[in-house]
Amino acid sequence: MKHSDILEKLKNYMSTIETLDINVLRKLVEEALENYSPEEVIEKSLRPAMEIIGEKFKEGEYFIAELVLAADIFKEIFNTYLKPRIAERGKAKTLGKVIIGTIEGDIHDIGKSIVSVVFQSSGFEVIDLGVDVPAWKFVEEAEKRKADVIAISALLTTTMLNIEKVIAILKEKGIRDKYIVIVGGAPLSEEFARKIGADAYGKDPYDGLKKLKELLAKRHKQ
Ligand code: B12
Repeated sequence: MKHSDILEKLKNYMSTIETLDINVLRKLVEEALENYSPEEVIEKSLRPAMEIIGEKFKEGEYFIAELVLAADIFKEIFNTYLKPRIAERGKAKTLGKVIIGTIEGDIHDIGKSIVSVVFQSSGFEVIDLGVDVPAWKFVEEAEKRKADVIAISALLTTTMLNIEKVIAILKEKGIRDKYIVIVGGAPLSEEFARKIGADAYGKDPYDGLKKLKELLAKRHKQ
């Protein structure tokens, strides 16, 4: 099998929840990791598989039960095979402190948790507030923990609008410039981030990391 075929095979296997056998999936993940980094396995196989599952849900082929099952399987694979590999690269130095969470009304936690692990392994101290986090909580925790960055995730077109509340509270308190606000999640875009006054949008954790490092470097120069 050509190396790249395994990523395609893994994506197709993961996205057909009704016939999925976890032991077969584990073998495919192990095989993929022989040739690809955990980041590639996530971005080129598992995340696209979740998108296909989401489409099947939208079309009425899958129900909430399948989404829950897919999320559980994703988390199991991430925690067993991918998280340890990403985390072991963790550096001792701290580039800054990040407060992260999924915005209020939204309980999607997989993307946010991957961002947490990637940021941590890249030298940031990360405080994960979990899911369904009220806007005021992001601000309160950032102040209390003396954070540098507020990172917010949203997966729903309805809940992404709540992100703006965090920025409004920061402005109201006169502390907007104390923090770099970075946002991400499937329905968001560069344009949306700009419109609500966030500092950056990350299409995935690595894009987010790159932008965060650039913004922090700019700050340190000032
Ligand atoms: C699994 C899933 C669920 C699970 C979540 C379980 C869990 N523990 O997380 C459950 C079953 C709970 C669920 C519930 C619902 N869901 Co849902 N769900 C999904 C699904 C299939 C996958 C999401 C996922 O985990 N993806 C994999 C991860 C790795 O990708 P990701 O989250 O996008 O994150 C990546 C990037 O976006 C980025 N990123 C994410 N956050 C951040 C933050 C920062 C700072 C940065 C830099 C980057 C970043 O990095 C990540 C890694 O690359 C999506 C489909 C999709 N296209 O995403 C639908 C989807 C998001 N859900 C949807 C819907 C409608 C719902 C429900 C409303 C269904 C219902 N009728 O009840 C509820 C809402 C519950 C709520 N209040 O939150 C819709 C949203 C439609 C919309 N336009 O708003 C989608 C798109 C499905 C669809 N096509 O219809 N869901």
